[in-house]
Amino acid sequence: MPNEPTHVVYAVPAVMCQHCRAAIEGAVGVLAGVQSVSVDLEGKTVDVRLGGDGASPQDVQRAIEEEGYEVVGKQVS
Ligand SMILES: [Cu+2]
Repeated sequence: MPNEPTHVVYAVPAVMCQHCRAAIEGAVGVLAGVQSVSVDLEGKTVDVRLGGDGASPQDVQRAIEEEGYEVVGKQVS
């Protein structure tokens, strides 16, 4: 049985510019099961919707951190 879709908002204070946005959206967007990824430069957040059959919230966090951006919090709903 597939898992429920998950909405995760990551707090990523280091995002500053369009380069940051492109790097994170690119890295997260290629992960399996990611339905959408959106970086909010004003709010310093990364909003991700997961289909439930691919990457976990932890996998997404790892992908963000591998781009060089520290994740200081996440909210799963
Ligand atoms: Cu930047």
